[in-house]
Amino acid sequence: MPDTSAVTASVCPYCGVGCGVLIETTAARVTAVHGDPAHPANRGRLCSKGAALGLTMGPQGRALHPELRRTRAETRAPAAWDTTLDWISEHLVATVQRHGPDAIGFYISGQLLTEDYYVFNKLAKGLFGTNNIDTNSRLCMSSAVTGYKATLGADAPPACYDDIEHADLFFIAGANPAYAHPILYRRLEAARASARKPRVIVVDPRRTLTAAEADLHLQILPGTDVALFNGLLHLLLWDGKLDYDYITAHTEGFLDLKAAVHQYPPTLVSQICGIPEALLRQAAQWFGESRAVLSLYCQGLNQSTHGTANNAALINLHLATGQIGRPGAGPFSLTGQPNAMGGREVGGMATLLSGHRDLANPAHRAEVAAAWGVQDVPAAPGKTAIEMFEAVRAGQIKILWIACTNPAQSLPNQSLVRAALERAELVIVQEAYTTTETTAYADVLLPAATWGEKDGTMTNSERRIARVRAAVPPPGSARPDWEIVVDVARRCEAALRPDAPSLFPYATVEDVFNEHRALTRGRDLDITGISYELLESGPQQWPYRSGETVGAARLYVDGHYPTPTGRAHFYSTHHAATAEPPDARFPLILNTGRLRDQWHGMTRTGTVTRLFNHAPEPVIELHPQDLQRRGLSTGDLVSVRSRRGAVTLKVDASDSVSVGQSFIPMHWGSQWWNGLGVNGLTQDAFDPVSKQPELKAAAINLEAANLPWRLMVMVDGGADHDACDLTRLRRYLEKFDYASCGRFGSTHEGLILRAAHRSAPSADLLASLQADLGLQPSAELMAYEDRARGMSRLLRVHGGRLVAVFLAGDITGFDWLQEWLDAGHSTLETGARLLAPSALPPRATPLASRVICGCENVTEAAIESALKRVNAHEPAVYGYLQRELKCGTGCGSCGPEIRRLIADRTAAATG
Ligand SMILES: Nc1nc2c(c(=O)[nH]1)N[C@H]1C(S)=C(S)[C@@H](COP(=O)(O)OP(=O)(O)OC[C@H]3O[C@@H](n4cnc5c(=O)[nH]c(N)nc54)[C@H](O)[C@@H]3O)O[C@H]1N2
Ligand SMILES: Nc1nc2c(c(=O)[nH]1)N[C@H]1C(S)=C(S)[C@@H](COP(=O)(O)OP(=O)(O)OC[C@H]3O[C@@H](n4cnc5c(=O)[nH]c(N)nc54)[C@H](O)[C@@H]3O)O[C@H]1N2
Ligand code: SF4
Ligand SMILES: [Mo]
Repeated sequence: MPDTSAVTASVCPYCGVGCGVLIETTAARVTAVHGDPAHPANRGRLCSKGAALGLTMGPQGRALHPELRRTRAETRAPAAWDTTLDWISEHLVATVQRHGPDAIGFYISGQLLTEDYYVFNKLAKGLFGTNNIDTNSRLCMSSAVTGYKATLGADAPPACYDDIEHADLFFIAGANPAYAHPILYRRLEAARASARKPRVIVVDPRRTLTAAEADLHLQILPGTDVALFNGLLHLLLWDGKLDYDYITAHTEGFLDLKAAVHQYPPTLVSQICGIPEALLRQAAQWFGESRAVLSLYCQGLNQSTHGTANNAALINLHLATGQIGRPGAGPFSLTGQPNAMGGREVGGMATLLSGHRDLANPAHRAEVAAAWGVQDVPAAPGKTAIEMFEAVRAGQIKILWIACTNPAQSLPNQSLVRAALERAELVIVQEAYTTTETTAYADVLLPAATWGEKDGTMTNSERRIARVRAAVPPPGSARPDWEIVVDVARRCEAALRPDAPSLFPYATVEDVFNEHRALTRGRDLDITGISYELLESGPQQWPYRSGETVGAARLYVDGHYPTPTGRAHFYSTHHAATAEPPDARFPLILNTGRLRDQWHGMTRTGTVTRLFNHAPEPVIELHPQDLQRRGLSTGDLVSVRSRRGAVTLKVDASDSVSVGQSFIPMHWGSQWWNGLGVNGLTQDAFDPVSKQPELKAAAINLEAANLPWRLMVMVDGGADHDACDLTRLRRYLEKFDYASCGRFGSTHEGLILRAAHRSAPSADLLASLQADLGLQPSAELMAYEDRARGMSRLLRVHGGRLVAVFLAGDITGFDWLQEWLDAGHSTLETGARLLAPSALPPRATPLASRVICGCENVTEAAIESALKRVNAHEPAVYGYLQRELKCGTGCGSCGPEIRRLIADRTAAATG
């Protein structure tokens, strides 16, 4: 047999760090994924998510063929590509002709490649003539865009990753890089371990792992960042720590700013932000005395009704202290999605145009129209994400084309989103997986190739463009996104501009890139010096003009800004309340965000069993006092309500949130949890400038959920991942008042369904679930029933192995079971324990314990017990744990948590 092994260099499809990966394949199958040692973003490292990429290439849940339903009365059925694309094109053309182009909306994604993004944008704005094209970046980076533009004059992060090695103060605001940008955080850890000993300040209402490790944690009240930043500026001004040379030479608007920050004396700021004045002064002192300050910030600033102000107020600090344009200094907005930057470059939003141009600027519109060879680009601004779904619900937008994003899970106020999806005349969903919340609403499903299967480019947080390469062919008849778009575009232009030359004359994805590149000439992001050929030598930063031999590592080095006056602009702004402050009816603030091992709606990470072990199910975190006040304990089910909806989930005591606040991870939607997911609660109020919604602060209340009847179902697939298909459990989610499903296992592949109900559900429902699990009466079935106590326990043994467990009614005392199954204990012993009237826990009970280190499968319990064996003062405790348990020796994502366990233990021992 010929050797068909190959190694393909590409980029991780998750966060904006943009790590390089090497994909190993044999016979067109991915066999392993490693970090690319040659890639400057990660130098060979990967985090827990990136390291598990190779495990996500299975067929489970993938969309393989186009599916179509012509009317809502039908169910979607497989159809040929030609039939499907003809049908879509006819509808698009007919709708444009009958109702005008604004009756169409595109909702796309920062996870598309730049080339995909470019053709979508040209299709909407160039061919159809509508600006109704917006993306999930509206939920993510749009306040960063408006913040940069309002101050620096262009949407460009001025710093780079190398600055981490030069900064002596890291000012991290509204970001949790230990979870959300792990490889960048590894680099920060290394910098802190160096002789330079840079300091770290973290601004976050939550004591995240990033905050816990900081030298100073400013645990401000949610939504008070502007007051904090103005207050810091006030102190710096007072203490004479501003750089007046810089201010005079390179900025404008300082007098207004001075007047504004004058109103933020420390006592007032400490009150607004809810932090001790001493900490505020400490932060100002460190900011003022540091040679190079690097700010790292993300959704805690962006996802706010004053996101633009949050961003701009932080940038003010850098401008006023001259902390920009030098090694180690700058306001560095971390991008969330892998190609958030590329989307901005091609102007793939309702308010932007190609090459960082503005839709509102007539000259910019004319330039783009000329380049595209169309009469004009429409002037009317398009609908931004929330507005677009409102317009769909109102019947103004009739066709909604969604690509590479899952709005029925990720947009706030899901009742609005779902009502819109139901109201739309035609919903087109271009997706790699069939298992998303949004595909349930699709009239047309277009199967897309995904990571590992497609070609193009992406740009990471430090403006670095990298090649994304296909290593394997897409499954079924799935196709790359840009090709799908171009195929529809050509069909539509045949009807709309029959005699004109095609606007989409591309033969390859490189042709698309080259056209995009031409549009950047002379712009701040000029990439005319970059080609696919050059990218063969490695990823490149922009700007990189033709004739240059290297891109720019940093921007604004000469203090010249891309504004009409060449000066940066101070954006004076004031503190304002969040859109929905807590009140007597909704007294708690709900904060939402990321977990370490999951990615958004979990379509991809949710296929990997080991990525569930760190956080197995959705919980709401509450301060222990708030639990106590309500008579609740960890593990209790609670019903959580906002003005928009309600969900039921478990509560978890956590001192990482303050009294009066709460936190639910953003990841679990209706595919994993009955109801509308966390975004059933969140609010769609948005920033007036950036239109980014306030996903981090909704008012809620909660009470114990009275659901005495309980169910726990486990399927153990042994080593066989494909035996663990979640679809058979998922359809039961909506049948119970509470239900969630997931995967478990570190040595085994397991599925789990947890449910609770107000009373015993119908026998038919349970019988059908049991049948799906193969739990019918047979020689393989073991059963214990206690009707009086409403208890039923069923076990199925197959080939000498326990393959399914069904426990219903009173199931208290079974916490040990999951780990027990995973550890592969003998069927006989497990059976005996499960079938005994009281659920006999094994003596050396492995108490249900989270896996902290996913690479080496080390639990919290194991680390705690090892810590008991060492002297708490031993300085090399981390090294001891690494030697003893191997934890923290793999990807390093667990490092911050291990250090926190050590610190907690030390505090307990000394305190
Ligand atoms: N593991 C993982 N990593 C990811 C992703 C993922 O899904 N999973 N997604 C990627 C994407 S798209 C993005 S956008 C990034 C997001 O990356 P981050 O923004 O770092 O992550 P979040 O957890 O959303 O929010 C960051 C922090 O903001 C805090 N916060 C809330 N309200 C406020 C406030 O009023 N002020 C301040 N200062 N802070 C506040 C929250 O408590 C939270 O700790 O992560 C990227 N990386
Ligand atoms: N409550 C709350 N909600 C939030 C946030 C929050 O912090 N709190 N954060 C917001 C932020 S910052 C973001 S970025 C959004 C993210 O929200 P979404 O964009 O909805 O998140 P994903 O689950 O990553 O959706 C991407 C989809 O694209 C599909 N896909 C993958 N590869 C391809 C491909 O190559 N082509 C196509 N066509 N499809 C593909 C995946 O299967 C997946 O369903 O969530 C937002 N929602
Ligand atoms: S930090 Fe992790 S998720 Fe982000 S790009 Fe690197 S490997 Fe991927
Ligand atoms: Mo994001």
